[in-house]
Amino acid sequence: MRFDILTLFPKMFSSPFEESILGRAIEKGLIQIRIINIRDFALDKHQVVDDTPYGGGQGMVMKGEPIARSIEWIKSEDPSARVIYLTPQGRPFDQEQAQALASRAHLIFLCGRYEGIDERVRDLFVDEEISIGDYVLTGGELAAMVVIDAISRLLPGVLGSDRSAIEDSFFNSLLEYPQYTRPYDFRGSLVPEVLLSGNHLAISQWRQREALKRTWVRRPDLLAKAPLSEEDRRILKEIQGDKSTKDCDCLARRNNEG
Ligand code: 4GX
Repeated sequence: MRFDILTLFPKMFSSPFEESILGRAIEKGLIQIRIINIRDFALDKHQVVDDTPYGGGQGMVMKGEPIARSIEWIKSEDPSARVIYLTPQGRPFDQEQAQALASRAHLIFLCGRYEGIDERVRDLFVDEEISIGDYVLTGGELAAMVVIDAISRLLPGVLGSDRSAIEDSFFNSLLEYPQYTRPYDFRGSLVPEVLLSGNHLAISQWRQREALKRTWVRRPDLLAKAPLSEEDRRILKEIQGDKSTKDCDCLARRNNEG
């Protein structure tokens, strides 16, 4: 999988792509990332990339020509590359979209700064617009990193080889169950006994129940989309009928107390 990133701030991308899992994925040749400075495609001697908005108003707008030329340069070697613009006006990014994008061979991420890009570049060159959430960043760079990270971990070999099977729809539609590691007694708080029992069936049943409980308490909206079995629905009814459920989740309790 090839990722090209068009940006005015190439240095922002150095450490996130050099560390840990993504760094190793690049070393192994599973993903290729090119950081392209849009300024290199400006035609004038001062390499100007922004200008004041027509009609007046605050701030600056990114000029069309340098962006257009940088995209055309990439497309001249691969016409099939897909151009993605990061913007709060885009489609809200989720796991399903990460999965869909992971099946493509070549993505171009256009990172906007200032008040955004000239609308005509959008019309002529952008295939897809993505938002990573309803808040405003200083530029599209961090959003591009988020999307690339979410896509990359889905590619074969990037995580452990046996991880791909549990990446299917089912496991993505519920929140994760709680995890514990040593010591058994952490400041007086103990690991749930079932996890020490060695009873694998009991452990997986406990984990499924905790996942259902946590999803119901924190993100009940996710349950509507989740593919639940008859047994899951039975457990869920039990959880919903138990008035101690909401108190058992420490973080949900803190959030609700404001
Ligand atoms: N999810 N930003 C884009 C420039 C801009 C300004 C106005 C269009 C109109 C963001 C997000 C995000 C900040 C990237 C503003 N573009 N990107 N940039 N949320 O906040 O993706």
